Amino acid sequence: MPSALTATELRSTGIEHGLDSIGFAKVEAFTSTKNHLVERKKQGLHGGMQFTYRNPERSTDPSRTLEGAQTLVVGARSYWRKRPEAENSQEPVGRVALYALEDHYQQLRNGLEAIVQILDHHGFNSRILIDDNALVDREAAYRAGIGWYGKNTNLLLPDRGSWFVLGSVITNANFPPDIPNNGSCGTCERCIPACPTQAITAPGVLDANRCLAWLLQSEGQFPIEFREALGDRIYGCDDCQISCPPNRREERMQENFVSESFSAPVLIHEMLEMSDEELMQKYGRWYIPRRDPRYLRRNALVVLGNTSRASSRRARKILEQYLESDDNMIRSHAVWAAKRLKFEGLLEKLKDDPSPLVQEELHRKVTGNK
Ligand code: B12
Repeated sequence: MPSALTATELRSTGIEHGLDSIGFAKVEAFTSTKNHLVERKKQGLHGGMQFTYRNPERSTDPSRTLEGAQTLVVGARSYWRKRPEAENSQEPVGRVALYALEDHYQQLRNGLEAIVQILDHHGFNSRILIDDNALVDREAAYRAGIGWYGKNTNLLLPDRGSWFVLGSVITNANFPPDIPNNGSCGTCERCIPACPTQAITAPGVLDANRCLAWLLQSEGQFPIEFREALGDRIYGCDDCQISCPPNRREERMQENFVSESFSAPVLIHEMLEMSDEELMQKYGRWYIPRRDPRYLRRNALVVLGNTSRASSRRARKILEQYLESDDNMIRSHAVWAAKRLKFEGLLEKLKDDPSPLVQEELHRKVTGNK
């Protein structure tokens, strides 16, 4: 029979296995978060997102996930790394949010896995939940004393900030809960004007309909009013974290940490020249609506319009091909990009295009890029 298991033992195991912070929370309903989810859904602030919004009763009641569950052991793992310089500055490069440049979730999982093994060894049942629709991770972390909510809605670790991914082990073992951290942004509101689309509509409230990170992951047309604001972002957006002063500490701490597993820069021309198979092989780890590569193409066309040059023969050739696509959504975004890069001559052929989406783009006034 193994000796009695302590929280200290689990904590040091998690830290040894790459976690930066570990906390314990009681398994109980997250009532305030359920109300936030329901209320925001009612107001349409979820922008059609499913995830934890699909079933707020479930995502805020961890006891539904594991029979007899008593404790959430929550872990955080730092992911800030110095961004590598783009190798070929002649070509437009798509910006990927830091959390997606490496597989930090796997590293977080490894740390939580080590905790599960010990629990298992002591005869307890447990399950790992990371980015899972069954649990609101930030609230679990808040309750476990890992950190506090910022006005940009992110969870900040004391003295380190928000460049952390979060995950939990839910278990039927009983540990004393930690005390929630009472930190706050004070009077700082830098993230609010820093958001390129004003998606933070009130301190701690995000309107997903305006958040570029969500718009890149949603179906349908990329909203016209946010296309220029998308700039070079091809996956995720970090602006509300980049503008956040407490995050400077973590950046200083990790400054000399050279990552060896950063994914290669996303070259936009090359991306638009790939086959569906190549696209999914290279970017399939991202969240892509319906796992359909046409959304990667849609996003890349907007980024192309924002970042390529009117003098680029490669961009012109790419657009010639996309303007012949049999997909209305793709053709219409190619029209926008062609206008933005002042390739109006390419659009002549489309004047009788039967698609209302394409016609709308043809008649739209688009500001030229550069
Ligand atoms: C849906 C989702 C998104 C959506 C919506 C995000 C959102 N803010 O709701 C989109 C696609 C936009 C998104 C973007 C990002 N996400 Co996300 N996302 C999720 C997911 C799947 C669910 C989040 C959720 O349930 N939100 C519901 C609402 C109710 O929660 P909330 O916004 O945190 O609301 C709290 C605050 O409003 C607070 N509150 C209420 N009133 C007030 C008032 C004040 C003054 C304050 C300060 C707070 C406050 O209470 C609420 C909770 O009860 C989680 C994974 C998971 N399973 O939990 C990851 C998760 C939240 N995302 C994460 C990350 C890393 C990101 C990005 C940084 C990625 C990127 N670079 O593009 C951005 C950050 C954008 C942002 N500011 O949120 C991390 C967050 C880590 C952290 N340290 O906070 C998570 C936890 C994933 C993970 N496992 O690590 N995400």
